[in-house]
Amino acid sequence: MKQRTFTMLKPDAVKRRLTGEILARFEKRGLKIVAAKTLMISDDLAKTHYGEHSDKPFFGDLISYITSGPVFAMVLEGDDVISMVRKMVGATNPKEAAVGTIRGDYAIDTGRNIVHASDSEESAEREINLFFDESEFCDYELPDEDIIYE
Ligand code: YYY
Ligand code: MG
Repeated sequence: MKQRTFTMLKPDAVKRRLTGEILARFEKRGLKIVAAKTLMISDDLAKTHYGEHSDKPFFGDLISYITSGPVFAMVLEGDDVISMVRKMVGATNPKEAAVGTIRGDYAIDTGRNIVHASDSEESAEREINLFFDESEFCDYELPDEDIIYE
């Protein structure tokens, strides 16, 4: 089923110049970038985005970290893309993330786990609407779609 997911390279990924390398993984997999931008997240946006964690002990550090520098936010489209991207991202704690996943290959600490990805259809819709306006989406066809999909 064709889906969209919200994915964000966190400030450590951008500062470590990993944006291109991580984007290339999504592109090579066959996913379509339908919206993307670099931005500084405001305190309000960070707190809304991570609202489900507001009562957790790590919330303050999480908000400081995610607002500490630019993020690269994007919307990816593809068949079952929500669970696919979660699998490509790997476990929340990079030390437990499988080698071959983004966190398993590039990160060490949970509080510096370099990438965010929506975990369900509901969170994908909520997060996409939080970060992007309708006018920021690109409507186009990938010329190799009939090679990638059966
Ligand atoms: O969806 P995911 O990013 O894999 O994990 P969540 O449980 O939603 O937590 C969001 C974010 O919070 C996580 O990516 C790092 C941070 N965090 C933390 O700093 N310490 C924890 N014990 C759990 C999560
Ligand atoms: Mg999460």
